[in-house]
Amino acid sequence: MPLCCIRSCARTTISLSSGFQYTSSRSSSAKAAKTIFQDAGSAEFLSAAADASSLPQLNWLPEVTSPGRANVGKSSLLNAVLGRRDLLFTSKQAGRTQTLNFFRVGSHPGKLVVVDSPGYGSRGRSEWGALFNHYITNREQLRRIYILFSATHGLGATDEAMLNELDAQVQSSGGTNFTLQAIITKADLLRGDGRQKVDSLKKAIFQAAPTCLPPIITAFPPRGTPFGIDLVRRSIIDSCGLSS
Ligand SMILES: Nc1nc2c(ncn2[C@@H]2O[C@H](COP(=O)(O)OP(=O)(O)OP(=O)(O)O)[C@@H](O)[C@H]2O)c(=O)[nH]1
Ligand SMILES: [Mg+2]
Repeated sequence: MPLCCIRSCARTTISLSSGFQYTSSRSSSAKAAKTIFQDAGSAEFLSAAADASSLPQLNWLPEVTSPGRANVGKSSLLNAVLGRRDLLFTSKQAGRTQTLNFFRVGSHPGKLVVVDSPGYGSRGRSEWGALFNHYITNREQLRRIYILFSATHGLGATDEAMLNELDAQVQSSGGTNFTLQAIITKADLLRGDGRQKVDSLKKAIFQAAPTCLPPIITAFPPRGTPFGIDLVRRSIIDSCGLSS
């Protein structure tokens, strides 16, 4: 599906042909995001953890992570955030990512860390749950969990269980440990009833997790223009307290 981009002098409006649109502005978080993410070449893989004992200590840089069902587009999203095509491995086949993988943003010592994770659900890695639970419960530098859902699917039982659990954790800490935000992926695959599908998905997310911040709609087609990347970057910057 073709993507188009309409430019004006102070703002850039990006649209998907299904009608979804956002405007990139010059807010302080937009400026900070531009500065922090501009040097894509400095992003670096730091470490992978297959179990709790191998979780790295990384100078207390703020972290964000992006769980979701297998194949929802977690690694593609983080490649787009980092401005890299293939720093993270992606695959058409579900179950590609097998460990928690830590990537530094910005040259050493870095500004923040993004953490890719294995997929959950029937096509994911079954034993990853214990590691992920340990990680989110004990990781003091974890600032936000971006939970991913595909625009073309509704919420499954595992998605709802995950949202309920994360919501309970945010509620019990009052959001002082981490906050929760949804990202809707693969919006380029939506057809005529796309808006309706996204509206019901947003409603279902809110019902399962009232503390979840409003979903960001994204599309990172393998050979197309990314959509939503500025909003995701700005949100990361805000969640990590890096807006200038
Ligand atoms: N059309 C389209 N395809 C996408 C999008 N995001 C990811 N994909 C494709 O979806 C497939 C899975 O993407 P990954 O990023 O590997 O997904 P993942 O969630 O990391 O998968 P696992 O690590 O296996 O759990 C790949 O073929 C990607 O090219 C998107 O926004 N639009
Ligand atoms: Mg992956």
